[in-house]
Amino acid sequence: MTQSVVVQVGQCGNQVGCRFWDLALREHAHVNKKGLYDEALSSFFRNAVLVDMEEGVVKEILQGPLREVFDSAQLLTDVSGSGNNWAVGHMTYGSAYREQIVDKLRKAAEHCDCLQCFFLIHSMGGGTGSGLGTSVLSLLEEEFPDVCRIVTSIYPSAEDDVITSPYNSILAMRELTEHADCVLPVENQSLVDIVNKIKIMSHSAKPGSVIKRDSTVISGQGGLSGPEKPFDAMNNIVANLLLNITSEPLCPLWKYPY
Ligand SMILES: Nc1nc2c(ncn2[C@@H]2O[C@H](COP(=O)(O)OP(=O)(O)OP(=O)(O)O)[C@@H](O)[C@H]2O)c(=O)[nH]1
Ligand SMILES: [Mg+2]
Repeated sequence: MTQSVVVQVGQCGNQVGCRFWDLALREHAHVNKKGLYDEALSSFFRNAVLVDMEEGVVKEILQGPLREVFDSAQLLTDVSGSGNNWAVGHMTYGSAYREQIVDKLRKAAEHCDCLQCFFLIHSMGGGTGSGLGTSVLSLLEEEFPDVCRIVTSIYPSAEDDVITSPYNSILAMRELTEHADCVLPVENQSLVDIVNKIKIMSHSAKPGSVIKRDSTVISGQGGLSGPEKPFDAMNNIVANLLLNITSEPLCPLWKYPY
């Protein structure tokens, strides 16, 4: 009984997505004490489409502890990336991979008994995330007009090292306004600020300080992902946000199917 399909596009989309799956599995393991491969694992967890026009991040996922979570037929990669260029992601790769993307989305949808929503995760600053990500979004609208499209968009900070990120963001934003049902905008500088605040709180020995140093809010410790990588703490915040949205009691979408 699966209700949603997660679509991860670009480096950021895949890295955030993997933190989400890591946390979701840990949450699931907490409830599923017997550790059995149950229905929730086989349906919800194996239902993601991973797209990146570089190989690195997806390859790393396939070699890491999360490899079992993904169906290898649901991955799509190229080698050279979009060079931080919205137009390359949207126009060049968007048309070159159109059929393959539609095919993978359809297969993912076929696994669902009652498909209610797509969760797209992407960056607004990278060429693949902003360009191909929004191309996938318009494909979703074309192919599944009645299924809700919820997009988590990671916005660049003012100090972003991708020089074209403001342009990519503006171009992608127009697509979001036209094709998304709901956008959850997340700004990287805000994530940095939250992570720093939590670190200060967790290191202060003040009585009443409730955030533990290895809290899942910012830490992957004890999870499946191995040693922490640069964006992990920031991505954990976003993963928590997604986890809260997809948890059954909180999500009204679950209760009112189309
Ligand atoms: N929060 C967060 N931001 C990220 C992460 N990876 C990259 N970014 C941000 O995303 C933007 C760059 O986009 P990427 O996702 O790396 O690019 P891409 O979609 O792979 O596109 P190309 O590399 O151009 O093909 C910059 O604003 C980065 O700061 C991540 O794991 N987490
Ligand atoms: Mg990339």
